[in-house]
Amino acid sequence: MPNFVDTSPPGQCIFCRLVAREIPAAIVHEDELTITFMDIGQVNPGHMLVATRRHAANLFELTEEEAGAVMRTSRRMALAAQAAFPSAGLTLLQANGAAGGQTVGHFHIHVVPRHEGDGIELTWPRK
Ligand code: D5M
Repeated sequence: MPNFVDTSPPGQCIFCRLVAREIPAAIVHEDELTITFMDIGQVNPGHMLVATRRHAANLFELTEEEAGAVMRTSRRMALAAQAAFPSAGLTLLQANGAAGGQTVGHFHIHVVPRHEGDGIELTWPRK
């Protein structure tokens, strides 16, 4: 994975366009501050992304309210994933900046169901 972050401006980035329904996505949850959809490159079945509705480039641009909301939604989505995709464990991941392994410059948390010996190497930046 190259060290590159898509820094398209608010409204034009992939996830803003997804929020606006300008591009298709498998959306599983929406509320006032967050949106959750299936990751296009699933590392395991049930791999979701919890993003802010508003364009915040990364963790540093979140409001306190958004920070609370994305973690609340991530917990709810983790519980839903455990029910829908029974797994031995679950990993949350969140990357900031190219050096941190971020590729889409619109805040999101990965929710990844995990299984013993699934062989997934969640190294960042991802290979
Ligand atoms: O993760 C960015 C993630 O965003 C990566 O796992 C692929 C995913 N992605 C990119 N485009 C889409 C669309 N259109 N739908 C769903 N998922 C998408 P990062 O942590 O920034 O590397």
